[in-house]
Amino acid sequence: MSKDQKAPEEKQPDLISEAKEVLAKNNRDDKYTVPADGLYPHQWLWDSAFISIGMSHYDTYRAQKEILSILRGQWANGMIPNNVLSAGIAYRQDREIWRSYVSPYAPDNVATSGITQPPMLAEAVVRIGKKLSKTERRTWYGRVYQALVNYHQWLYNERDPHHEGLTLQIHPWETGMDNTPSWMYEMHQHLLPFWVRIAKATKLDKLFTYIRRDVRYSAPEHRMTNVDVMALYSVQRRLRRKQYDIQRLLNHSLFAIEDLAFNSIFIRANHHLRQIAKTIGEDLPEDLIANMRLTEKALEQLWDAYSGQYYCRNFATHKLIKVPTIATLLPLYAGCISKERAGQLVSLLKTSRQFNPKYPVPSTPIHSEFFDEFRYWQGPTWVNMNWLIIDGLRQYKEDELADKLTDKTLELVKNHGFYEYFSPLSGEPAGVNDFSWTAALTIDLLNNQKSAK
Ligand code: 2M8
Repeated sequence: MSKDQKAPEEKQPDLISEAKEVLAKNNRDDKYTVPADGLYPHQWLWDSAFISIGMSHYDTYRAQKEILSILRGQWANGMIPNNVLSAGIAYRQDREIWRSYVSPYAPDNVATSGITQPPMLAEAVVRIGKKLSKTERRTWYGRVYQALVNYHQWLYNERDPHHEGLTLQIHPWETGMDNTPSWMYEMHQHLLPFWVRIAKATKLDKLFTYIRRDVRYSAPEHRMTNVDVMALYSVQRRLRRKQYDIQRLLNHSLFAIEDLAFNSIFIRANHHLRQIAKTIGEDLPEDLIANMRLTEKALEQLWDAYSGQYYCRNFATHKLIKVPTIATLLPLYAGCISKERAGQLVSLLKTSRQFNPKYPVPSTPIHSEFFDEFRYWQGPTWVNMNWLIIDGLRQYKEDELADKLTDKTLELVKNHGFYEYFSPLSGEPAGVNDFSWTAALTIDLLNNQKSAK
């Protein structure tokens, strides 16, 4: 090792302070953290959960504020929106896109989106709780308990209308993996609006580049295609027209998928909510407990024995969408699958043509026809996904593999910085730099590495 190169353990304090600086830079009003300056100027639901997990290592008070800030946006029916939109004239157009005020359930004093995102909140609440004293923890849990119960109840009441145990999602943004192949496949097969088809056929979609915010901050080849973005906005418009009312949406043609990643995360969140209730001596509603059990069982319906993978399912047709993505690995994080199934997923994770290139884990398997090294959720490696998989591996006592994946993930950040995502083939960074959850989860991974030593 040359004189300039530092041993990893010497470098760690630097990396942690750099990560803290990113979070400080993206801090707004000492209340919430934007995912990245410029490109993402609002508060996002699952970003804030990951962010607060990182913050809990050095500022539990601020971490709690992050969660309380997103809860400002909770709707009266229990829904927690994926966005609490920033105030100010500069963001008027974003607020107009959503017009949350069209729903009678939306809060009056804050503008939000009208859809949710993967339910990572209970995980964040528990991770923060672990850093508090027993008394503080009880106070903290007591503060957020009812909000979490209302949210989980809402997910069952509105998003599991047939009591199947699996919740449905109504927009790819709800999965957090905007252009993930399973959803894009369904959309292109059945749901591309005619005007988007025309734009695609006439190549007029190119014009859309001029009004997109994301391509001002990141290379167009690293983002969604114009056609996909137009289609996603069209779905969003439909939701708004129906005032985000699930009954009205269900009565009409509905783009609804029982998303594998969302439901896997929900199962883990249910587990955490049970722990929270126990810690503060609360009894969860019985129907909620029954639903939680049903979800754990129902996950197995997403398993396809032929290919040995889990998939998303079309809500209306009940057909599995057999387009593989990284979501197939998230039942590890859910923690409720059998050891045998976990073993099958671990083998997948070790297969180089699928999920084990030089810098795992690709958001879309390498051999997939949809794989695109830099294109957002269609190939790149994301730190939050790796974090979820690492956690899942530890739940199944696959510590060696979890350590290896931790090292690989940190290597990307050490070599390139806190980027939004990375090429799984070369490690080259992509998207925007100084991305909050990359910074926050780096802090968490480094701390776990240290405590394991
Ligand atoms: C991306 O999603 C938003 C829409 O919600 C976008 O494309 O503008 C996704 O990567 C999502 O997972 C993330 O929460 C959000 C902010 O980082 O950006």
